[in-house]
Amino acid sequence: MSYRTEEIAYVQPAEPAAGARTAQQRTTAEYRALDAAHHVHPFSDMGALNRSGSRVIVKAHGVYLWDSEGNKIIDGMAGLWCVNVGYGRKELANAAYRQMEQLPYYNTFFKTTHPPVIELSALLAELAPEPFNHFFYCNSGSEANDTVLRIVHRYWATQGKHSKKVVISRKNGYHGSTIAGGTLGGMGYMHEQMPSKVENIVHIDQPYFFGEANSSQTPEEFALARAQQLEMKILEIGADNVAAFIGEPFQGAGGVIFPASTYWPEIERICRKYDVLLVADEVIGGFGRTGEWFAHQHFGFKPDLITMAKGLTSGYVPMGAVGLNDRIAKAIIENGEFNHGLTYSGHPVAAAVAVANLKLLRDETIVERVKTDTGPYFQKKLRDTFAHHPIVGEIAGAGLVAGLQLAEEPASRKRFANGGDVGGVCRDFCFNGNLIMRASGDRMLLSPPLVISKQEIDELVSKAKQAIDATATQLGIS
Ligand code: PXG
Repeated sequence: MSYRTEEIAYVQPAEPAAGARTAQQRTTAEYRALDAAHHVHPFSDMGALNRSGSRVIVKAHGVYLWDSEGNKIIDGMAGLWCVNVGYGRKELANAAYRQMEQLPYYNTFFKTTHPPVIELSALLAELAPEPFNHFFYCNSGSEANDTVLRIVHRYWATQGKHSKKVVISRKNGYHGSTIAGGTLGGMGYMHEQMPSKVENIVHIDQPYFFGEANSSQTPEEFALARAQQLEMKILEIGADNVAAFIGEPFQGAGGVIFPASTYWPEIERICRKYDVLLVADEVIGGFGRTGEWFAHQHFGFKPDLITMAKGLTSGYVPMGAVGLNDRIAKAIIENGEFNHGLTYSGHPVAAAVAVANLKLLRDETIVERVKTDTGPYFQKKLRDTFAHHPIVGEIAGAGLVAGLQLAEEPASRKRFANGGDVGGVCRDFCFNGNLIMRASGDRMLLSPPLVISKQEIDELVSKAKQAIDATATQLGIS
């Protein structure tokens, strides 16, 4: 019997009329009071938040969110970089519903498996570039990166190279918030609050041209120099001690930092020369964000391992995964037990939703459209709108992801002394203007659902311009 049961009747939630109160159980004030009383938010100053009150998001459709006051908000961040197919897709809800009825849970630890995880693995092997034919599952991007550390360590052990233990990552990279993910990431403010760090992880500098290049360097020269730091670090530690390098093809949370074309080929050359595994963290870049299925394809390099989450299920349910290329997979498969797993590794409901999600991305040619149509339109619109803006110093991105660098003097790359504050001011203007745009220090980030239409892109960019204009006015710059 196929695991696909009959289509169930499911009514697509109607888009609420603009300004309409949505059916909800409590008033905004009641929600806020209960939230403040009992809920601890991630990465938040709870004292300050409880004093100002959270915005209560009650429903969503396409690229729009509605709050408990009936405001319609355009979501320029696809949730948290994850809702690639947009909100309200009944195919995903149906897949979850059907799977919950048929087999809500079973594990794959003790000689069992189930159809959704089999279908998902086969589909991922079809969609990922050729050497990726094997996948390990978890619940998040952080867990995917924890898992990668385990796989890398195990791989070198199977090769008899027990000294290869050090993993090199980058300052201002983001790889999650578990102890291993947080250590891999290069966010100092996270390291400060950690009880301890995972051993054998070191960082090199990031390829952040606008903020860190000297005035005589071209973007290509700077990116090359930053990549060559990897070689220097390997030589310093000794190649026999270095297991892997991990990086996001473009840094997401760190500010949508797109390295120049010289960066990744040099990183790849160095990894190959010293027999260091290359890991691409595709948690944000994966599943169409740049117009390719994976961001490493956009930059033209070939990693040994890829970590995924977010767009794998478009955020409808949690799921993460690690893709192993054939060489790594063979070593893990043919050398006895791999002592790692999570209760929800390959969760049937998450896997069924992932399958439905990937089929939408493929069959509705959503990824292709980002590459050939909406992505180029979005990038051009941003450049047409902001190229000569008095406080925009750089427009980075490809496909449907972008970072706008706010700067005091764009031409000389002079940044605001209080950059994070300026980003925060701009973000508040966005929030009040019913636009979700993320601030990362002094960079404003956009990463909308991949189903966004050109008309919605026009609205997004026009609202972003209003917020950035208002920020400039507040700073007395015009
Ligand atoms: N890798 C990358 C590249 C990420 O962006 C993770 C790993 C961790 O994934 P999980 O699923 O464990 O969160 C991420 C997550 C932000 C923001 O504010 C970004 C992320 C998470 C939370 C907030 O930009 N990225």
